[in-house]
Amino acid sequence: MHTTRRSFLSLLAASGFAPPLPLSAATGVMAAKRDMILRSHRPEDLEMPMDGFSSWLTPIDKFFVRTHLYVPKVDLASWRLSVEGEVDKPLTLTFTDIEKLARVDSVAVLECAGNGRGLYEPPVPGLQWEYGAVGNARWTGVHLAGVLRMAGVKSSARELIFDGADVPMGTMPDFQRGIPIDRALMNDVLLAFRMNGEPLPIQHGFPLRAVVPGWSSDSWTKWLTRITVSATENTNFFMKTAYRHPGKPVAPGSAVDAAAMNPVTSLRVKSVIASPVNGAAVPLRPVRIAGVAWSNGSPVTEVQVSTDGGRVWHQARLGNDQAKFAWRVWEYTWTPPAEGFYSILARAKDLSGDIQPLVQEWNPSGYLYNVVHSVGVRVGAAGQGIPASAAPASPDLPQSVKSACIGCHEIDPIAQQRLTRGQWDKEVDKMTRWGAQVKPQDKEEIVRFLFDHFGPRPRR
Ligand SMILES: Nc1nc2c(c(=O)[nH]1)N[C@H]1C(S)=C(S)[C@@H](COP(=O)(O)O)O[C@H]1N2
Ligand SMILES: [Mo]
Repeated sequence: MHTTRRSFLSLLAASGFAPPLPLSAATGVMAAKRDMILRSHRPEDLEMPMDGFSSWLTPIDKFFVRTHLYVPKVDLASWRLSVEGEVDKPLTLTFTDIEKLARVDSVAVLECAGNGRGLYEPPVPGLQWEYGAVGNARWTGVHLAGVLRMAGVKSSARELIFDGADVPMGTMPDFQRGIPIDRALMNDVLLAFRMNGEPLPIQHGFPLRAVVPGWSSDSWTKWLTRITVSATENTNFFMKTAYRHPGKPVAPGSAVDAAAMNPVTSLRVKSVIASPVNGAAVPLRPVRIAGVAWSNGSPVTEVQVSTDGGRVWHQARLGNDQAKFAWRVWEYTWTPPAEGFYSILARAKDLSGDIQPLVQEWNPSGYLYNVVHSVGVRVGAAGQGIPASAAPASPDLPQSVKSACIGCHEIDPIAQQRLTRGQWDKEVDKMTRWGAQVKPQDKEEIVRFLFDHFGPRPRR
């Protein structure tokens, strides 16, 4: 949704220290979150902690949150979903209209394309997600294809663009994502209004979101208000520039022209070890190694575990809970032969024969990371885990950085970056295009400060 400068300013004024929304059914419920890894205060970006990988369904209080813009306030009474563009009969549906349609349930993995971005070397700009920008939930809603049939899709239709009620900050482009019409008409694509049996919480898109199983979650538009069927490809920033992958190996650190890249669509086969956690100390007795594995709808057929750095691989037992687009839990019981330090690895394979790589091909935005997960554990005397390194001190911000950056977000999304001078220069230019107040005479100081404090350094 677009906004005027004035409504943007009132939105900014309303953000930050605004009182919580009333918890009524008409405006949705803000879900409580527990023990999340904070990637950004405002807009809110929360990563699921590793223990979220120990259950089949991800509880809502552990489910990750990704918001490019601020969360919009939606009132069900005035909320409408419009379906327009290349259709015979444009529709304007109320929430009650949607609730009357036949309901479907689907357990599916929601994974951010940038999950694992923080693990790429050399580092790339963006939220530095590690493992937990993913979750597995039960989505309840209606078939998108059914709604499209009511509107009557014309033969000229090529793509469908989802738009949500969230509004851009400054001159930032609106968050709009498109999917090909053929994908939109498939039976698994839903418009969902419930998550794990609860009304969809505000953070996850109240009252309605797109569910595109097997595809990365940038297409799972939240706070959906408009579906535009289009005869041409959408060329906005989030389609033309963001969410693109070279689709072929490129040298780490290279610049790749967005036009030469392909849109990110399908997820990749992946498994994550939930326990033991990296750095754990465990006694010398059988150890339960457990986690989850998923792919893009091609069933996970195998998870293998190695406890000797990848020399010998053992079959893990797969759990019985299954659904085409869900993740599968797995476990393997390991009897350590002696005290010492061990690297445990897990790798998944799907029915198409796809298997996780040991070394990831690099891409400029850090998408679709699926390297074999490894954790180091110390077996023997308790209390001898691997010490965590200290967090870097947060520096005092010069006025130029405060006034350029700290209007729309806090320092946290900046402080997690590890960028070269050239990368910082480009980020500052992008943010300036998006409305950050950078005085020309201050740019040099801002870039130098960002590079000095948040330049390339080893990952913690
Ligand atoms: N309207 C809207 N929908 C959106 C986004 C957004 O910023 N605005 N972010 C997308 C991205 S990139 C992700 S990873 C998922 C995150 O969904 P979640 O917050 O429910 O976990 O929502 C997607 N849908
Ligand atoms: Mo995302």
